[in-house]
Amino acid sequence: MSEFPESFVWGSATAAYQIEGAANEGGRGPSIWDTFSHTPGRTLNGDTGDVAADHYHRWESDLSHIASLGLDAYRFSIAWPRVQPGGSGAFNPVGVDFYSRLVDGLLARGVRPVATMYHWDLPQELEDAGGWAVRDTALRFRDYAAGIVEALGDRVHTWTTFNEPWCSAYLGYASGVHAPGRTEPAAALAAVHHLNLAHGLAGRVVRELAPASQLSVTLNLHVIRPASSSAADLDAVRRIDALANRAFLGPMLDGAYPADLLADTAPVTDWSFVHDGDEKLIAVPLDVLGVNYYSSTLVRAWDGVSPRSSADGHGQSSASPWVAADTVEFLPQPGPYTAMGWNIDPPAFTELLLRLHREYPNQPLMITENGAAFDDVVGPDGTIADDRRIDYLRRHIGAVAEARAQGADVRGYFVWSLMDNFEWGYGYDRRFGIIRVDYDTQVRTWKQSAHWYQRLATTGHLE
Ligand code: IFM
Repeated sequence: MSEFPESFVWGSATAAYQIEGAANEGGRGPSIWDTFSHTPGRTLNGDTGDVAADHYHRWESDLSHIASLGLDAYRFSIAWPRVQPGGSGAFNPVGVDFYSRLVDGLLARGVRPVATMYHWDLPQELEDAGGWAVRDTALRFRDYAAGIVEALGDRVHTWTTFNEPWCSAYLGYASGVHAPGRTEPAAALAAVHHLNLAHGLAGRVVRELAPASQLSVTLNLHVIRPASSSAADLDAVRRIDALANRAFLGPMLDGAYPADLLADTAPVTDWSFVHDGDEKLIAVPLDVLGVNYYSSTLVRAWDGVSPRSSADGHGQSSASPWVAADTVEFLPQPGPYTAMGWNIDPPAFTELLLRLHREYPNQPLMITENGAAFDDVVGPDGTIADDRRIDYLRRHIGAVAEARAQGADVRGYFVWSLMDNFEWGYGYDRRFGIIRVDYDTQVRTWKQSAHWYQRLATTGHLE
C-alpha cells in the first residue's frame, strides 16, 4: 500500500494515428503510417488507422471519460500531417482548429493538456525527400513546432517534443518493422541525430513562444540485464545501453554523444551528420523528462557464428542486429508475459528510475507511458474483468512509489492507454486500453481497470 501526494499528476495517454481515424478528412495529408499500413504485409490483418477509434468525431465524449476518471492530465499527440499536410509551407486551419478545440475542451473540464508534437506520423512528402535520415526534416520540424506553439501556446500545459525517438529511428529505419519500413543502419543513426536535433530546435521554440509552458521529451528507456557477469556480457549491456539509452540521454541531458557509441558504430557511420554546435543546441533544459517503461531486456555477447536467439529488445524487434554489428544476442526473458510477449518486470522499473535519479539528480521525471495489452474477455453482463491489467498496473505503480521512496523525483504517471487503439504493426489485435473500444460500433466501455484507476487517481491511495 502506498500513498501519493495531492500534487502527484494522474493521467492517461494516447497518440493521434492510434485513435483519431478520419485519415482523409479535414484537409489531413498522408503520413508514413498511412503508406506503411496500406502496404500489404506490413500490419497484422492489414489493419490501418483510417478509422481507428474515431476519436476525431468522438473527442468530446472521450474528454468526458477522462473527466469522469478524475484525471489531472491528458497526454495526446498532434498529427503533423493534419496541421501542415505536406510537412512544410501552409498550415491547415481545420486541423489546427481540431486541436485548439481539444485543448479548450480539456481546460474546460479542469484537465491539463500535455501535447506531444510527434508520435511517429511524419508527413509522407518529407519521407519522400529523405525522412529523418536527412537534416532538412529537423528544420521542417522546427517550423511545424513554431506553427503549433503559436496557435496553442501556453494553453498547453506541457509540450513534449517527441515520443520515443528510439522507435522512429531504429524500428523505422533499421529493423523496418515500423514506418517507413527502411532497413538501412547508417540512415537509422542519422535519424537518431536528426530527431535529437529536431528536439533541440523545437524545445527552443517552446521556450521562446510559450514561456509559461513546461518542456519535455518522452524516451522509452531500456533496462538491460546481462546473461552473466562475464566481461563480454557486461560489454554487450554497455553497447546496447549506448545505442538505446545514451544516444538520446547524452545529447539531450549532457550536451554530447557518448564516445563509446561513436566508437562502436564507426563501422556503420562516421557521424559527420553532427555539425558543430548541434549537441549544445540539443541540450535545451527540460522541465520534466518523460519516461515510458513496459518491460526489460536480457542480452549476452555473441560470437557472430553460433545460431542467434531471435528474442528481441522491448518486444518490437531490437535495433542491435541492425546497427550494433554482430556482437550482441538478445535472449528470451523469463515470464510471465503480456499479450505483446513482453516480460513483466516491475523491479526493473524502479531500477530505471533510480538510475536516472542517480545520473541526473536535478531532473524531474514523469512516467508518460506504462500499461499492458491482454486478451480481454467481455463477460455475459458486458463487464470486462481485466484482473491481469490491474495487477500489472498495481505492481508498476508500486515500483514508482518505491523509486520515489528512495529519492527519485517522479512527478506523475500516465497510463497507456486511455482506450484500445491501433497498436502499430499489431493493428487492432492488441488492446492496451483501460476503456474498451468496440470497433464495430465504436462504443466505449470501462474495463475494471478503469474503475480501479479512477479510485487511485481520486484518492492517491494505491491498494
Ligand atoms: O502503443 C505504443 C505507443 O504508441 C508508444 N509506446 C508503446 C506503446 C505500446 O506498444
